[in-house]
Amino acid sequence: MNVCVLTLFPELFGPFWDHGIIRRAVQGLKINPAVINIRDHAEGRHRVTDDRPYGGGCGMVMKPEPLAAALAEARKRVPSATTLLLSPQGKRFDQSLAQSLAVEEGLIFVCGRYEGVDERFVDQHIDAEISIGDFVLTGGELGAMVVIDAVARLIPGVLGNEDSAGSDTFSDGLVEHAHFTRPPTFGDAPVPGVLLSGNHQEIDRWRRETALIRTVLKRPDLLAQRDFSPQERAILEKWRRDIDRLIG
Ligand code: 9D3
Repeated sequence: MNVCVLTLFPELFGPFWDHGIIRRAVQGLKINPAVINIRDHAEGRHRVTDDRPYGGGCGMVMKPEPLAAALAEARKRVPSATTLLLSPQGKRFDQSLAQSLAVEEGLIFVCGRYEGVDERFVDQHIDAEISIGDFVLTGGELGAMVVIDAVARLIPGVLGNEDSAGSDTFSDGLVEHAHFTRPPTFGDAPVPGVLLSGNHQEIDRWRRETALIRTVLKRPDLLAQRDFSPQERAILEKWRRDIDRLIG
């Protein structure tokens, strides 16, 4: 996948491409990265990329011409790329949006700074606006990295284990079961005995049950719109009986 980032802070992306699974994806030619400095496409001796808002008010607005010129440069590499703007007004990013972006041939990420981007650039050039959550950042760069990271690991061949992306938290609507490794006792806490039993059917049952109960406790919001399988229903009904017995 061709991934191109338009930013006023291109240096932020150096370490991002250079570590872990993202680096492996780049080295394995699954991701072809590019970063374009918007300032390189600004005119004049001072290469100004922002200006005061029409109508007054505080803060600055990103000028449309440098953005359009930087985008034209990006489109030379990948004419078919989908162009995304990271912005607080965008659609909330989630795993299903990551999955739909993972099948694209190319993605161009426009990172805003200051108060925002001239609306005419957005109207004329942006296919979709994405927010990574309801909190205030200082710019779109961290948002772009979050989206690229989530999308990269869904590209076939990027994760070693082909089905590890599919068995993720959220892709089946539950949080994961707990994980344990050596030592067998840490402080006064032992590893659950079933995991040492070697009985893989029992281990599987335990993991499915604890994933469901952990979701009830940690992320009940994930269960609000979920259709429970007969097995999940049985697990929850057993817990309800146990609780009913406890409270008498
Ligand atoms: C203080 C300025 N805000 C007025 C209420 C508007 C504002 C403009 C620009 C707030 C944040 C930003 C910069 N943020 C992003 O570019 C951004 C972002 C975010 O702030 N939250 C969640 N996702 C994203 S993606 C890009």
